[in-house]
Amino acid sequence: MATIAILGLGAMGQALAARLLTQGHAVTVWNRTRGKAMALAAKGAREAASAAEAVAASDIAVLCVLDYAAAAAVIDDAAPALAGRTLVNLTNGTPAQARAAAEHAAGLEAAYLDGGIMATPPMIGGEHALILYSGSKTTFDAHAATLEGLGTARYLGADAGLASLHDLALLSGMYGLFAGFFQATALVDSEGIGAGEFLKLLVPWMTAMMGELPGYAEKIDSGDHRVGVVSGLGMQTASLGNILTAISEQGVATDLLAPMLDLFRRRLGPGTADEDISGVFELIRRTRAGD
Ligand code: FVH
Repeated sequence: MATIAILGLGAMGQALAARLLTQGHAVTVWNRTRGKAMALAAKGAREAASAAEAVAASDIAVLCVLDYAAAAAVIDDAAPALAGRTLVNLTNGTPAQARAAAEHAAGLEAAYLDGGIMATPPMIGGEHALILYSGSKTTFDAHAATLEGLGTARYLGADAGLASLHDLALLSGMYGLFAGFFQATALVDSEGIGAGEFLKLLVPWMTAMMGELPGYAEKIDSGDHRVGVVSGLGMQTASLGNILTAISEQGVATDLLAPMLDLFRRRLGPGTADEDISGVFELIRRTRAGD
C-alpha cells in the first residue's frame, strides 16, 4: 500500500481520493478552499493544512486541479516537500505546459509523471476508465500497480507532453462526434423530429461509418489518397454542398459543418476530384521539414 497525497478536491480529485481509500492506501488530502474533505475524512483520509504538508506525508503526490496556472500555484506551495518524491500531475493542459511542468519538477528534484484522464469522476476505478501517462518510465513502473487502481494505466513515452497530446487528440475526436450529432439533430428537429427518436437511426449509422476510419488512416499514413477510393472528393463536395444548402433552407445554422465544406472546396482542384476526402488532412496537418 502506498502513501498518497491528493492535491485538489474538485469532482475529479474527490473521485481519485475515494478510490485510493477504497483500495486501502494511506491518503492525505488538501484543497485550496477548506471544507471539501469531510466525506473523504469519514472514509479514512487525513486532511493536511497545506499542500507541502500533504506532500511531506506521502511518497506520491497526485495533483488534479482546474488548469496549469492552478497547478503551478500548488507546485510552488508544495515545492519545499517535493524533493525525492513523485509528482503525478493529472491536471488537463497542453503538451507544452506538461513539458514545462516536468522541467519545473526536475528542478525541484521530484520525479514527474504527466497524465491525461479519459474518464469522468464516476468512472474512476471502473472498467472503462483510462488514464494516459508520460514522463519517466522508471517512475511509471515503480507506481504502475497503484495507478492501475484508478483505471487502466497506459504509458505513452518519456516525453512528458505525450499524455496531454493524446488526451487532447482523443477529446478532439469526441467533440467532432458531438458536433456531428448536434448538427444532424438540429436538421431533423427543424421538422419536429425528436433527438431521442433520431438517435435510433444515427447511432447505427455512425457506428457503421467508424469502419471507414482504418482506410482513411492508411491513406493519411502513406500520403496517397488515391488508392481504393469508393466515394471521391468531387462527389462528396457536391453532396456536402447539398447538405449545407438543405440545412440553410430549413432555417438551421450551418456553423458546425460549414468549415468542412470549405476544406473540401479548397482541396478540390484539377486532378483531386477522384481522390478520397482524407486528402483534406493535407490542408490541416503541420508542415514538416522536407514537405
Ligand atoms: N470532471 C471531469 O469530467 C473531467 C474528466 C477528465 C479530466 N478533467 C480534468 O481534471 C481536472 C480537475 O477537474 P475537476 O472536475 O476536479 O474540476 P473542478 O471540480 O472544477 O475542481 C477544480 C479544482 O481546482 C482547484 N483550483 C482551481 N484554481 C486553483 C488555484 N488557483 N489554486 C489551487 N487550486 C485551484 C479547485 O479548488 P477550490 O476552488 O475548491 O479551492 C478545485 O479543487 C481539470 O484539469 C479537468 O480538465 C476532469
